[in-house]
Amino acid sequence: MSRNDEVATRLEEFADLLEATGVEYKPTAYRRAAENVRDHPAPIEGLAADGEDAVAEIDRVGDAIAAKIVEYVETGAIEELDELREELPVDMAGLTAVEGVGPKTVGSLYDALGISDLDELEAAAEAGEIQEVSGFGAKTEQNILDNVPFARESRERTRLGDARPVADDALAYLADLDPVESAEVCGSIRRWKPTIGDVDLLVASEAREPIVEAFTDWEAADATIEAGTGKASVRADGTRVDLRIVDSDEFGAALQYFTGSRAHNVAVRNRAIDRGLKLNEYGLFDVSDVDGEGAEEADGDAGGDGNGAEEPDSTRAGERVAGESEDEVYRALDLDPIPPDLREDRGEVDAAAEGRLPFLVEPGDLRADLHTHTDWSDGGFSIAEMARAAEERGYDYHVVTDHATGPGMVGGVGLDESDIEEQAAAVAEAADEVDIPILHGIEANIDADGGLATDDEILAALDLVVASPHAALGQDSEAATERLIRAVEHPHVDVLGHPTGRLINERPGLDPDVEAVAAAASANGTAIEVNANPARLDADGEFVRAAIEAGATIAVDTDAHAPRELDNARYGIHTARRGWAETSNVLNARSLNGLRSFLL
Ligand code: DGT
Ligand code: CA
Ligand code: CA
Ligand code: ZN
Repeated sequence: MSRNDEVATRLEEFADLLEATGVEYKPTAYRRAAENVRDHPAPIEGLAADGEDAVAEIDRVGDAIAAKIVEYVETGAIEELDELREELPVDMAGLTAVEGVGPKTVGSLYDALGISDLDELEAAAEAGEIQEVSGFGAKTEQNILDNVPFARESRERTRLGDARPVADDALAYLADLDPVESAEVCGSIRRWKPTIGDVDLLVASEAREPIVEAFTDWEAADATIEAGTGKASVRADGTRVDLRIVDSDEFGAALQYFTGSRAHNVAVRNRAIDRGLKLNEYGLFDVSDVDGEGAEEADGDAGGDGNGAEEPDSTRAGERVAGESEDEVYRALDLDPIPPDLREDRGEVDAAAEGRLPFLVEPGDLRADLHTHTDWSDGGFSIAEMARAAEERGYDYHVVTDHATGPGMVGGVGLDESDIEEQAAAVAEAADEVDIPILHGIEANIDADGGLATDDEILAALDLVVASPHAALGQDSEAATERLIRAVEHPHVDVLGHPTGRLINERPGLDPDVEAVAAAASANGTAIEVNANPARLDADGEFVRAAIEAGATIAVDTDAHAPRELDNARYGIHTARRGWAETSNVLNARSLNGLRSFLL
């Protein structure tokens, strides 16, 4: 975590505590300041060293907040914040993880019932105590009961978008150490799962101890969880990071083993057993000449407690057949090397055996982003600034899709019909300032029943229409399915944006019948978006797979509200890969002409 992040997090905590104690306006000021501190290009500790005035130069940071920032950088604490923490000793992050519970609710429930964490919240709701508190009712109480389990899980797993940068930093740091011969991320991070339990890293080196030492000394490591001879674990940015160190000739086998998933490993290991071989974290071994080896199948109980996935034999007995590289391990089992994104035991082993693994889409394949925002709605940058950022990323064209008005658009954020007409002229003007074509699109809102709030004539005049759900996300599965099918059937809708509206670790979103929606999308020539915002990753891998099997097209979009958010595309690409998406399945991997013919 950079110091800017750290300071921003403190300011946000300050805001939550102020809000919980009933203070008005100030919380908003602290949150705005936090956002700008986080985004500020210069390190905050440098500014703080120059004094309060330098800090107050940051947009939205006033004198009072600047003084607190300097206090924090100098002393490591903010006295007023510590007082607030004492006044309200609650697990704010845990409690506000429950949908519908904000800092104010936390404050009220602490005052009335002394609730300070999730367990106490759940117990009070179960006992019917919450509905007795003034301002609360039976419905709120039920809502809390329904949402506690999701909140609890969300506290245990980290979003890929938060963990991946930690893994990248750790990897760069380790790869740079002298005795390190190879280094890789493994585990769920390497498979690009939307959420991860912990970060796993693997290093090949003869020198175990110096590497463990360097790892626990890594500047981002906030605490050491364990430090052994061949492995160590630290906590960085709230996430556990596991490191294992192996010999070079075992690196490939270890990488394969620790990348998982467990279910994939069981399938691969059984294939080894069928060939009289033994696969474990040390290598692939021929055990035909070893007594009592090779007979036992690993059973399929790969989920659950993990017992079924234990090694039948985790020794180096037998003659080594492969182990130095991962590809070599797969090839020795007559398999094409399987990309990590596919390793979930969903048919990838058979596909690799039969030479029909997909030609997965790659980050470099994207030629545009089809879903982006500007300061015409809730984005922070002009049309030209966003288009220039797209151009800088090597894209061939750019599509602006600001929000239209409609349900879910609060505070006048969305564009009405006349705004859209006005924006068309502004898009044409901005196109003169950049060297790539800019298309004028819109992100329309899908009503609860699947209709669009924006006029047909207006939609018809636009280059591209993304339609997404933003409200009524708690409806039942049947209603959600009908809603999304009606939306993809709309003659002017080109892309179904973030189809479920989920926010990872925040709200589950819609739960439609994905096969039915995919079939309708395919039949109507509407693309299904993989929204690459790491809070969304929506559609997810399973939805993508259903879409592709139904013959539908995929769009990988960042939904960027700022230039740097265009860099989230990699999360979307890997989510699409988890759904077996090939380059040819992806709409914005096509040229502008290719896109235009899809839009006809
Ligand atoms: P996570 O961290 O919960 O998001 O998921 P993973 O897949 O990263 O799981 P993790 O960190 O527990 O272990 C990393 C990989 O190591 C896992 O995908 C497969 C492998 N692995 C770990 N422990 C075992 C085990 O007891 N048996 C087998 N077969 N594989 C294991
Ligand atoms: Ca892991
Ligand atoms: Ca782990
Ligand atoms: Zn949206």
